[in-house]
Amino acid sequence: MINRMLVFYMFVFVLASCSDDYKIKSMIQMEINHDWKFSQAGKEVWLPATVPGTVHTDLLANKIIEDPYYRLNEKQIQWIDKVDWEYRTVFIADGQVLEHNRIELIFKGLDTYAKIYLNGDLLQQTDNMFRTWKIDVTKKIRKGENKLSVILASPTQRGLEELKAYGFQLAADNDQSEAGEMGQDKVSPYVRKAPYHFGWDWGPRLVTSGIWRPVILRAWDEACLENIQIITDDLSTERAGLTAKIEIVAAEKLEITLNLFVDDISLSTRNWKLEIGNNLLEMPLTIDNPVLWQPNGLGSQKLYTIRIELADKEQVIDVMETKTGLRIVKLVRQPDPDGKGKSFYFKVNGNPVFAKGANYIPDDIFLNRVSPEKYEFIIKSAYEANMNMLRVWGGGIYENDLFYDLCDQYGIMVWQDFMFACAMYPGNEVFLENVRQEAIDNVRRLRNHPSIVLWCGNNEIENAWGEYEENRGWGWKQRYNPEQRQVIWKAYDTLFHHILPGVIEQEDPGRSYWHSSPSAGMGQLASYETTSGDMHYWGVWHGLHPFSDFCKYRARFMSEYGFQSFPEFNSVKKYTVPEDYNIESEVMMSHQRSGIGNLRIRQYMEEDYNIPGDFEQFLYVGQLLQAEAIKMAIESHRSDMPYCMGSLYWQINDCWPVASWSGIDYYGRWKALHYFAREAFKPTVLVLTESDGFLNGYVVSDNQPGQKMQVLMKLVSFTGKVEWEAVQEFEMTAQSILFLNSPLTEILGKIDLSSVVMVSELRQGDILLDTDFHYFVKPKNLDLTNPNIKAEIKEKGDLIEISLTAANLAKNVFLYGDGITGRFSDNYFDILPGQEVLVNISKSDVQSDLKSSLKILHLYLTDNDD
Ligand code: BMA
Repeated sequence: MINRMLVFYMFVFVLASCSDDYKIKSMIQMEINHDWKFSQAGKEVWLPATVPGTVHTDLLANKIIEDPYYRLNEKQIQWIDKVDWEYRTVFIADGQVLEHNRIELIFKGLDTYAKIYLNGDLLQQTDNMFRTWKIDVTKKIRKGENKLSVILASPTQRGLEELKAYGFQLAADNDQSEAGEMGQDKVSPYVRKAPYHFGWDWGPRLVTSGIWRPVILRAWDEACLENIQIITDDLSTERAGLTAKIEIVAAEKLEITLNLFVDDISLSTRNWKLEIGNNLLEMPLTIDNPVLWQPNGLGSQKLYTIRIELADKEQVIDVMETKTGLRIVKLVRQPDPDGKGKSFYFKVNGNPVFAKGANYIPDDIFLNRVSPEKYEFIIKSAYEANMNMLRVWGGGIYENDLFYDLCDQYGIMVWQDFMFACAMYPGNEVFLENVRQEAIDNVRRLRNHPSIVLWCGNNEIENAWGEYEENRGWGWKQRYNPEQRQVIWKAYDTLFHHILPGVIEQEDPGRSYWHSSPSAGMGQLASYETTSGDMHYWGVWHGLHPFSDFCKYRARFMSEYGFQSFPEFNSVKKYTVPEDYNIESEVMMSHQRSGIGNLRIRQYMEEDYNIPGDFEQFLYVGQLLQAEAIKMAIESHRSDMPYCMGSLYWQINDCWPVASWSGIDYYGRWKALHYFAREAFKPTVLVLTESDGFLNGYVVSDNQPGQKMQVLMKLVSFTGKVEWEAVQEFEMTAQSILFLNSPLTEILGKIDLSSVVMVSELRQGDILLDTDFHYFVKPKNLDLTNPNIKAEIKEKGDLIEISLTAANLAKNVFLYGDGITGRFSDNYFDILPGQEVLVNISKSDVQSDLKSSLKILHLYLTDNDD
């Protein structure tokens, strides 16, 4: 978010255009992204390379390897991470660069073990993908051509050396060492590199190397702006009291003036005397009548641009800009009045906010392929599905600035894990210091983003180890002797209870730190029964609990739960050939990394659906299964408000084409789940559930209580006959209220439950807020008849509109077809007999004649061929 380059060039341009012979001796920043070449180390076969990038994508671009995501190609390319690679370029440093007093090379991200050489001299060795490396090259740079070379050592070989030096294997169950041809040697815990690169239960094993973030040449003279931190001291709608903490590096003692602008208006000017080295200066500032930043659905996302100009006696010598939003966020953990538990919720600008969203993983194995468009697509998809929070999960990366910029802009709060997941980590000093620097780099880079609401130490490690209860955990403790156990726990304790919270206290004291997700609190393991902290509920799926248990297990904040599905057939076709069209085929199994995945999908599908023999239909029904399960969970969490204050399912996206828990597949196709989540996360929803022979109706709202509501309920037969209807009127006295609790028999009498649906409409005055379809039997027991769907296609401006009608109830209508690149405004929906459903799609998203290419699948067809 801190953007110097653009501003700086604009500034130079403005001054330069004032007077042609005005000599500007100010900072230069340029990205070294041209003419890179790469070769396997020692082979001297130099091919064009892309920086930022990775070895794998460069090999692919040069046609040395085939698409790693296609069929079984992943297996053929495991050699790449076993060898060293070299990247080279030559850049020109002209007189303008060289006349500066201080010249630096800044590497924003090196994956992972790099040796950096400039003109043959070793500048730096690196060992952490997540850190930024700034190197003073003032004395090494030459006029004219400069040879820059980066040698990237094999991360797996270096990992093996680290493992050997450490003396024993640390637990890392998701590391697919065997797929990586490394037997039982799991090196990921020893290497500060994105854990998911070593394989996960939704990801391939592709251990990358590369210069994955930009390389910058920076030249300056007396002083330069290093960082701006904006701290909110007090905030109301009348006034925002802020402090700008400004870090300046000075090469000499210097008198300076700092000018601070908010949205281009100069708000403050101060003079200072800088000392040589790092200087930390503070400037208070006030914004009158500020517009507060609010999460999606609760207000606007106003961002203020704060610009600092640093001037010496004669001229401005550096400019830095950052954007921030004004809000106060607190993680509230207050004991319940009955003393039985503690709340866990985010209070934003004084209002408790129910967090609605999902977990986010990196959007590709090859991070350079996550384009700005892809970032925008995924964050916008979260926004469109009425989400207000994403959890950046600890097995991936600290995301690019753009990710957080978009979250700021769309009102998506970010639960930010540090990058530690499902493994134990070393505790030697070098490792710990490396992590401390990594945390400092990333916290400094990200702390002005209003979207970030929490720093979290790690994913699932506290529970996996289970220090506080001998019989808990994933069996890891039992793998070690008492001394090793002590060493491992000490490392954990130092890292997550001291180093990381220490960095937060020092660098970002306004934000809360939560040591591990899930946790019931310091010293207490989370379980499905705990009444404090956050919960990962995997009873459904891993534990084979029935879907209805989503309503049984209550959490204060549900930060993970999920259910798998396959991508739709059009997506599967992209990475398979017809002989693979079977979920047990070698290729499909290779794109299913959960050992129990296929089994679980079948087990649960058998309970609720007739299992289709046809491959394409199986994929479709699998998506319905997932969507219904997660919808049930979301609804149950939301109606349990305010006891429960968050529902983040596992997971919004994929990093390659695979069977997974995602709601959006790798190619950007929304699965049935994402459409269902959009409904379940609406600001105000109707929820109908059954328990012990009772029909319960809830209305849940993100808005403050007080509104008058009306619910119209109709029991409709699958042929369209209204069997029963009733109206309920009530006031929202709380954000979740139970408006109906009636014995089923009272409503249904002797009606055949397999051929009716309860259609309920929630209205506030004339506004229809939500419609809910409640069925009384499992989908496999529904007495569906052929709905005889009719589709009429019309062009309407830039859109194509499809009008759909059905003679009998149509369940889970799925529109698809060849040549459709975008998505329909709705999908996987039900149509009541006699009802007209209008769906549209943008013309630019259809590369075929929709009249002939449109296909319609619905549940009745999965059981019948007519
Ligand atoms: C959660 C995550 C991931 C994993 C998922 C599905 O616990 O934290 O580690 O991919 O479960 O098993």
